[in-house]
Amino acid sequence: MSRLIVVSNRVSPPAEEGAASVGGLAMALAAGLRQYKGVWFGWSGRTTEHFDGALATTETDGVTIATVDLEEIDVQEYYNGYANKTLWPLFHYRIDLTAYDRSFGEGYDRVNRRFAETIRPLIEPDDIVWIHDYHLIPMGRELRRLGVKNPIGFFLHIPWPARQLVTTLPRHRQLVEALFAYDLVGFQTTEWLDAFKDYVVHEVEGRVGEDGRIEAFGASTRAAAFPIGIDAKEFATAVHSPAAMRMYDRMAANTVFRSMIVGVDRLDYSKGLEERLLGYERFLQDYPEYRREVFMLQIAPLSRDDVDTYQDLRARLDALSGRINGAYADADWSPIGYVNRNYRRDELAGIYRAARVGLVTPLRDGMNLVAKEYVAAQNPDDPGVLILSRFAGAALQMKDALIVNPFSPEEVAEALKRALSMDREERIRRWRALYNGVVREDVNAWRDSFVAALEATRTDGGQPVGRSLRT
Ligand code: ADQ
Repeated sequence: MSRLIVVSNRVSPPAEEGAASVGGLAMALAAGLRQYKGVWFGWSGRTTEHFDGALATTETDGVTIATVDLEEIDVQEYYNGYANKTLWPLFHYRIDLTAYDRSFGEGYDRVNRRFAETIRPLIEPDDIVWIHDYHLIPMGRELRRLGVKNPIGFFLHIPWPARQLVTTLPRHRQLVEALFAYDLVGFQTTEWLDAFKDYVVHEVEGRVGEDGRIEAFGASTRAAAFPIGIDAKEFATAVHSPAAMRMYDRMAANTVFRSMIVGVDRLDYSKGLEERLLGYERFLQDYPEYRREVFMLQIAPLSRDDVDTYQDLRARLDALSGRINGAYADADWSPIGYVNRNYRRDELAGIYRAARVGLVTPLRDGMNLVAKEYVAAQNPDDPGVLILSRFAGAALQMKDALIVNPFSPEEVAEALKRALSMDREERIRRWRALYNGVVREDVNAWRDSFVAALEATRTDGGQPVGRSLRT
């Protein structure tokens, strides 16, 4: 088996899993790499006065973790700039929040070049290279410039937006052309894959073959959907750990005779937190018989807090949760618990299990792992109900959830009412179907199918790549 070189903006060593790291990509890769020997490379999260490409390496569970420091200007232009002020909002359909600044693009290209130059000496002839997410789209092209002939794959963890949005990006053609340096490009769902193909066909007169091969810019690549999953078995086991059970008991004691509704999201505008709170407020208003019978716990750890938009969102959420509590709370009951801290994974498992409803309502999300974690943590004999936004990639797989439009407070309120009054038989039936899917399409299946498809490009016999989503 060839060695796998994984590259992502940040790395989260498996040993640290469950500690401070938050974010779907880190969770998925930490779980995915555990059984794979190889290298995981990315930014250390630290800055240095002058970039020198010095690698810090450690070894954990047979995985070499290699990190590099960046200059402050790199962090401002590449990470806070092009990645998080340009690509992230645009790819999540928030053109109103998207900043187009020439220096961001320059910083983005520079850091991608620096990453490629730093990792180049570690790449051996038999290795395969797997680059992750929107921070690093041009890195494959930079590696090719340095003479790397190995199979290189790219996986986009966030949505690929509609063509009309992509074309608002200055130099969008260069960005898309960079994807053609890869042997394989993976998307979370067929919806994002189709949007990418639509761009290639209608914007740059490319061609899409039946077998997943895509040609444009005088080059060709392969593209397919590889829906990411969680380590479902591990998560279901974590539920029985002492930390999970302690947390479950704490939650149960806090909600005696009440049903808990839980939301767990990085504090990000794509997650629909304001709309969710408004939906919950509408629920309290429209169904007064449920007041005092429910408690909503929204866990939202701070994320990208040095970007203004995130600080603004935080202030609005503080105000909104305060307003709802102010309007409806009683001496011995408050409708919302709103917390900004991180929890260990086993603690989260206990929290999910104690919740009668998992409320997952992003406005746009590549996949969404919280929906899958919530399902994995449920008690099979008395499971809770998942309410899921139709705009999460996960909605294409998790059809037995209550699917809602998160922009409609009425729809969210009605779904809450339906979930809270659903009989046990229906809860079990829905949960079983969801759980089977979460176990079948787990993180190992995701990693293995991507790596196999990438390996296959070495001797590309024109075989179709990727797995299609269960429909
Ligand atoms: P994210 O946008 O970070 O991921 P998501 O898939 O929901 O979104 O993953 C979040 C992860 O962080 C989950 O594993 C969750 O348990 C964890 N987490 C959240 N809050 C936490 C807290 N307070 N304490 C501890 N852990 C917490 C991006 C894309 C997604 C895609 C993933 C993976 O935006 O659409 O599903 O990558 O590809």
